Order: sequence, then C-alpha cells, then structure tokens
Amino acid sequence: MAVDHRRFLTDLHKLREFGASGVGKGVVRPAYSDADIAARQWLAVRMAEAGLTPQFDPVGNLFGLASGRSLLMGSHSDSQPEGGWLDGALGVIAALEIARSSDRPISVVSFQDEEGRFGVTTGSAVWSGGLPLEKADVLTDGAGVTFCQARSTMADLSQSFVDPSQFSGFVEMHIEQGLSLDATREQIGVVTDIVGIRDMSITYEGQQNHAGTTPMHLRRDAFQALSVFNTRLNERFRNVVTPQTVWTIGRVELHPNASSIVPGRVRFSMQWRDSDADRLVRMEEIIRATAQEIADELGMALDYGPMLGLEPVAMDLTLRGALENGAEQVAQGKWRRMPSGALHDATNVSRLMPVAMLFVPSINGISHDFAEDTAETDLIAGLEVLDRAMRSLSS
Ligand code: HGY
Ligand code: MN
Ligand code: MN
Repeated sequence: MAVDHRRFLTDLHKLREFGASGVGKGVVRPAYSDADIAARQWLAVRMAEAGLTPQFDPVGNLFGLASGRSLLMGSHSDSQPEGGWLDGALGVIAALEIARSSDRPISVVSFQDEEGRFGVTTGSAVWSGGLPLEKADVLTDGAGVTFCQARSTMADLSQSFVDPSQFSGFVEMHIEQGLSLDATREQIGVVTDIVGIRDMSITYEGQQNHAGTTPMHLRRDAFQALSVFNTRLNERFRNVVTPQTVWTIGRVELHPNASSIVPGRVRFSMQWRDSDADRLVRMEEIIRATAQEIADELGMALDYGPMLGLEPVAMDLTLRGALENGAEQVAQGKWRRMPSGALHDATNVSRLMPVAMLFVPSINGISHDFAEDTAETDLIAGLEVLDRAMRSLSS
C-alpha cells in the first residue's frame, strides 16, 4: 500500500492541537503536562487503529508494537516549554504512516521527555539502559518536581519495559533544526553522526544583602559571579573549540530576584556539545577550573548538580544506505549527508540496535521556538524517502 500524504498531514496537524500555543504553529507540550499525556493517549488510539498494540512503559514511553520481529520507527511527542509543532512529532507521525502502509512489520515509538525537562533525552536514556531508573527518579525540573513524581501522574503505565530484542533497528525522521538544508534549498539530509553533549547545573552562593547600604567592595553578589564566569569561560574556550562546538547557559535562577536585593544565590544550566568526545572532557576541565577560580576570588560557595551526557555516535551504514537510496530516488541532486548538531533519541537507541536518521529542512533554520516550520512538500518528500528506504530494506 502507498503512503497516504493526506492522512499523514492530517494526523500531524491533529497532534499539534494538543498544547497548541496560539502563536503560529507553536506548541506547549512539555513532558508529563496534561497536553503531553492527552497527546500520548490519542497516539495510543491511532496506533491501535493501525493494528499495533499500544504499551506505555514505566516512564511513559509509548510503543505501538507490531507482532513478531519488527523495525522500530519514531521519535518523541513532548515539546520544549516553547516548542515547534514538528520537533519530534514529525518522526512519530511519519512512523505511524509507514506502519499503516508498509508490508513489513513496523513498530512505532514516542519517547518521553526527549526535550529534557528532567535530564537529557530522559525516556530513551532510561529505556536503553544509559540512565538507571533510580538515578532518573531523583532528577528535578526547574520547579523542583522530581522525575519520579512526574511519571507517577501517568495512569496505565506498565510495570515492565519493552524488550528491545524484538526490534531489528531504529529509524528516526526529524526536522534539521538548523540552516544547512534551507540555505541551499536541499530537501533531505541523511545523518552521518550525532554530536555528544554534557549538561549540568552550577550554583554560586554568596551573601544576600541590602542593595542600598552594602558597599560594592563588601558584596558577595552571585550575579556578578555568573557574569564574570561567562566572560572568562568564553575567553578560555577560544583555544579549545572549533566553529562547530557550542555551549549555552540557557536557564538562570537568581535568588531572590528583586531589584533592591544584592542576589545571594544563582543556579544556572551549563551545557556544551561537540562531535569529539575528548573535546567535551577538555571543556569540562575548563568549566570546573574557571568556576572554582571565580568562587575563590569572589568569596562564593560553589556546587554542581548531576552531570548528564551522551557520547557522539555514528549511524549504522546499512540503514543509512537505505535512506540514501531513498533520497536519491525522491530528491536527486537535492539531498546531502550531514552530521546532527541537535540531540536525538537515536543516540540512546544506538546502545541497543543499529540506528539511522533522516532530516527535512527547517525554514530559516529556526526550532525550539513557536516559529519553527517546514514546507509541506519537504514533509512529504521525507515521508517518501522513508517509504522507499523501508521497501528497499524488505526486498
Ligand atoms: O536539545 C536537543 O538537541 C534536542 O532537541 N532535545
Ligand atoms: Mn526533537
Ligand atoms: Mn527539540
């Protein structure tokens, strides 16, 4: 049976209704929010209608299982706090459409908390054995809710994890979330490898005090510590990084966050990514040394949260070859091989089985923003590539 473009697009738009932000096509569907859980329940019904057996695992990863040995396809359906409608959702709905139309058994998955409300790709990290459940359970979100508390709000969770040995491999379709394909008007990217990441929180504790009466030279101002840290880190990284290396302080909690109080405490996220595992280690050494130096200079107590991370991984050559053949048939002269600078569940799944990934363009390279979008013709081209690849694998 051929893939049904209309049914695929209709389901993609239907999934967007869960947590639709009201701004453009954006969604607000963080892991374990009411919108996320409702979307997963809707997906479970769609899986059952496709002849798959839906199963929620103990952390809320949703599998739609084909009987017997199958190829697993999918991605995630949770979003960033301000997310786009395609990040993750595209891979899940494309997988559903392939499962409905393919002659070979295809299972579908929507992993939980890929966007890292609690960790880094938490649901697939736990399922793949990369993150023990007891360690995941004590991770907290920005508001102090634990992963254990959040997952216990989901009903219908199975007591056991899905056995990965029933799957022969994993294929994930995703938007690129960068500028490469859009800039050159190419339609398809076949992923060669996915970068590695480290992520942890850093806390400086100084002395909270009155902003009018505390002389500058006596202050132990936590915001000043963060400010100096950021500037010095950027200088120190210069000799170590490449143009592809990235690092981000994306969340800052300043306490008590009031204009007439010298801030006594700051907790902030420190994340860095690179395709070279050794460089990730070197960067960590610089971060820790710089943070300690500033703590000593400014009289701050320094504390670190748990270090989370994923190593860089290469895609499986056989599955990748099938995607390349599909790309050549659907988008001749308009596709390329490329690395992924964003993280994906495929990194975790590669611990268990061969994995491969396919990208379609992101308009203006924008993602993790309500403005994220992709041309409909490119969404369909991606689905067609997947379909051709699956057919060539079964023959
Ligand atoms: O952050 C990432 O790369 C992914 O979108 N969670
Ligand atoms: Mn994603
Ligand atoms: Mn994302």
